[in-house]
Amino acid sequence: MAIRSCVTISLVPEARGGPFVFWDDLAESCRRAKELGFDAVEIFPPGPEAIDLPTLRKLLDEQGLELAAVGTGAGWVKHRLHLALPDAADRRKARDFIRSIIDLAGSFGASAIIGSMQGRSGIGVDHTTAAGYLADALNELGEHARQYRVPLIYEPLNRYETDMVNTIEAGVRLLESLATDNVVLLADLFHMNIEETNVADALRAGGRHIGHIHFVDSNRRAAGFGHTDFAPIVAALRAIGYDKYLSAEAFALPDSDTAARTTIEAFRKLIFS
Ligand code: LER
Ligand code: MN
Repeated sequence: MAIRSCVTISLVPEARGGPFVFWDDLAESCRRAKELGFDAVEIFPPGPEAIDLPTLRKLLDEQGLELAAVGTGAGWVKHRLHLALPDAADRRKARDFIRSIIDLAGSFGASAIIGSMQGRSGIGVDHTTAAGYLADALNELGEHARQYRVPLIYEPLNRYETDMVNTIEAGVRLLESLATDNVVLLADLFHMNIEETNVADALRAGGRHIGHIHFVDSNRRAAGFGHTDFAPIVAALRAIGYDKYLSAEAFALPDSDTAARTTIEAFRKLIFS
């Protein structure tokens, strides 16, 4: 396997203004993704019911695209659920939502991503308790994903979005403390630009635990529109034998098409030169 390119598609109106390249129209977004040369798409749906399985299968087959991953963040953005809420019934609903996305993604051989659904500590839930809720959920949901022969993807976020895990190093510590070995880390280059001392070194330290990348520039715009030096990052990915997706999770600035095109041009220059 080689490193492959991927682009995000959001179907969640409540996430408007968020870091997704394509928006709203799944069929048209897949068509544009293919036209520009992407290998795969990553979908951010409002929930499992928003995706008709045969329709998505047909779309992917027609365009020759893979489904790389499916985000669970609408559980938070739309339903205000996360895994560290004080009420046990709400935490259960958050797990059920994520499980339903694992089932959706799994039927395409793709992984679900836990990012904002990890939640944070708050009133009535101290940090240790929240970390315990997260570890329990990752153990259960990681094992749930196993039936599809895919890992569950867990994403460290920057400090303004969670107090659970902010760095790759802390992510590796969390993974190594779990009972399950079926969870991998998502290295989002935007969050890493805020939190890591050195992004390339952090990727090297993450090693085999890194299972997905959000490929984006320092300012969360498409790769090429910020000040990230991607050469050492790609060198680190090569050093750890990374052979999965670089997925463009970036603002649709100045518009979706330009963000997608700028990303694929950066991808080609970095990966094939
Ligand atoms: C959130 O900041 C993020 O990076 C997403 O991938 C998760 O929804
Ligand atoms: Mn991300």
